[in-house]
Amino acid sequence: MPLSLAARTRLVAATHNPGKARELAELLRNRFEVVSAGELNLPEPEEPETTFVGNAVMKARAAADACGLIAIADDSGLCVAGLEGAPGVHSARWAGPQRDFDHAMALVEQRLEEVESVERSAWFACALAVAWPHGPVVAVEGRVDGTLTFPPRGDRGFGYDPIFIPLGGDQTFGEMDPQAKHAISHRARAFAALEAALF
Ligand code: ITT
Repeated sequence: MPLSLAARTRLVAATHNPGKARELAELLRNRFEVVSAGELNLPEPEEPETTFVGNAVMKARAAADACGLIAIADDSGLCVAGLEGAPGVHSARWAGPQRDFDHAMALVEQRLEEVESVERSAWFACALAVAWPHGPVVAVEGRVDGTLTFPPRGDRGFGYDPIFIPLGGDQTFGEMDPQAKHAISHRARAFAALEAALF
């Protein structure tokens, strides 16, 4: 039987990142009953894999098996062309364990200057995985391409949003209305792939 997810199923959103949890809840809203990993006091797992899909699968698997609910996990990051795809899967802790994204964004600019790159292309990548407790797992990916701008602009969104302008736009993700980000973001594109696969 093909895998599918019935409406109103109770899901755990396997993330400890409040910005991501908010966006996932907005994408899942009205369709499922969502509880967060934090509300269930689930431990924050290690992310040892070298790919977004590998880490998303691992996080969804860990949460589903721990709490017995179907779990959805997101592994995502900013990939900078002039830095050979860094920070990539290491985006959350790239600038240090304290997750200071003002510092992380300044470090991206500094590293580009150090390698004397005039290249400002970048993309956000997102892998979403849905895992059934002790059962199968489905994973999909989405991506949005854009250009980096410095200094950072806007206080909406989270993480690296204030330095990223999606292709064809003139506002950063940090300046855009959340609904406008959801129309084109890496997370929304991964979610559309998930809808096609499961819903
Ligand atoms: P969980 O593993 O608990 O979900 P995390 O923050 O550790 O939280 P990741 O390892 O997937 O998650 O790191 C993703 C990082 O990439 C995140 O902390 C942001 O800095 C960045 N990122 C991902 N999506 C983003 C977005 O839409 N806007 C801005 N930054 C984003």
